[in-house]
Amino acid sequence: MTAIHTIERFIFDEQPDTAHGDFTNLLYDIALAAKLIAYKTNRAGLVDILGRVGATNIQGEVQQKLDVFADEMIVRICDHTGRLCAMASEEREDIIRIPKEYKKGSYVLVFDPLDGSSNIDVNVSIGTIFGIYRCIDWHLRGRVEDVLQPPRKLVAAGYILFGASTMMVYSTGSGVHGFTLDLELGEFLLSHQNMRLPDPPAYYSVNHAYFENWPPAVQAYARWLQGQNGDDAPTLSSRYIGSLVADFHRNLLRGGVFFYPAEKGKPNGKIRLLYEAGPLAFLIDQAGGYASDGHRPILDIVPSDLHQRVPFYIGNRALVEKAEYFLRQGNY
Ligand code: AHM
Ligand code: MG
Repeated sequence: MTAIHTIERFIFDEQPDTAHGDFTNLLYDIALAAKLIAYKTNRAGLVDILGRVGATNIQGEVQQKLDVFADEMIVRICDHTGRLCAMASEEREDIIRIPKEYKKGSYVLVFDPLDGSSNIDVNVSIGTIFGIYRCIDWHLRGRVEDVLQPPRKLVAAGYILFGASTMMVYSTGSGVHGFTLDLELGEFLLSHQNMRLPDPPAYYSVNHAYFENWPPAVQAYARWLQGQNGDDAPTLSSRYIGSLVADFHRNLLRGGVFFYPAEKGKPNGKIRLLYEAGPLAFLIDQAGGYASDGHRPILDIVPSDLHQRVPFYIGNRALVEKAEYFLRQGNY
């Protein structure tokens, strides 16, 4: 019989003997936020019946947008625990400081509270992405410098996928592990231990509607992925949901490449370095894959701005390195 591990037990067992527990507890806090967001997103289809987002409900309260709800939930769970010195969210312009009345800790949490939230209206999977850094100077209250660290400095990263079931997938630098939420128990149970990217890969994922806006090198790469350009092309099928966590999760399980390149009018693509590309780059590295901006590892890019975007290629190493090859050839 297989052993049953709750996420709490698993995180605790992974913790080194010397740990103080702050980091472990921070991961528990994120798992708690995940359950609350899952509860709320599962009821999203009921908003038409129970009251529209933005409208006033029968108690006279204004219904919140789900991405705002998710953002507030994470902040409210994490700001007073003494584990963080700062946070940064895709939803907020500035860093989130830990209020003076609370103890501060030595970690920094960056997150995209609900990515792909436009998909909620059409009942398509969405996700939360997070990364954890150490504060540069833990004597000080969090500063922007503590947040603007390259993804290689992450000590943990993960995502929560709100799909047919809710899953939390994370890594603390020793493999990628996935947990599925048992709704009746209210517990995340270990379902995918030590996830590795399969080879050969199965899929490539990109929004083909932008083909005409891509540089010729990216167009050539897309044709190569389709088997039209060169005799070393892989045999891939195409899948694109337009919800990054869902696209990433599928490719992690089946193998493949996701890319959101630079294009006319969007010189850095769309994906944000701090909240999306960085944490996923950390995970793919732990799963045996690679993430690049087309020229260099995402893990090595030092963010200069909280909301910086970056061209993004992520998945099986050989597929991502081929994108770098095409971009080099095309001088992009
Ligand atoms: P968001 O952060 O505003 O939700 O946008 C990010 C989403 C990703 O989930 C997805 O990969 C991408 O936008 C899809 O963009 P497009 O519709 O241009 O293909
Ligand atoms: Mg996003």
